[in-house]
Amino acid sequence: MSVTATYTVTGMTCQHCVSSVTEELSAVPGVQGVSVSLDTGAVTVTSERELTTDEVSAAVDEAGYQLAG
Ligand code: 9UX
Repeated sequence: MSVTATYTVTGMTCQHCVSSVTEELSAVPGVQGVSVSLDTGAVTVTSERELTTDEVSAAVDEAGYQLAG
């Protein structure tokens, strides 16, 4: 089973930002894939279990950005 969820991340302005967010989210246990749009801030995460908003938020914070909403 895999779960796909999309979030919005604010503050990313360059491709390095995208890499940082991708790396931090990829390190969350169970995450299988991360796709980030620099244009829209949309971040799609595929994982083998349902992630909590808190852990997604923590990973995004760790990268230096914020989850919108
Ligand atoms: Mo450079 Mo992207 O500071 O924040 S990594 S613009």
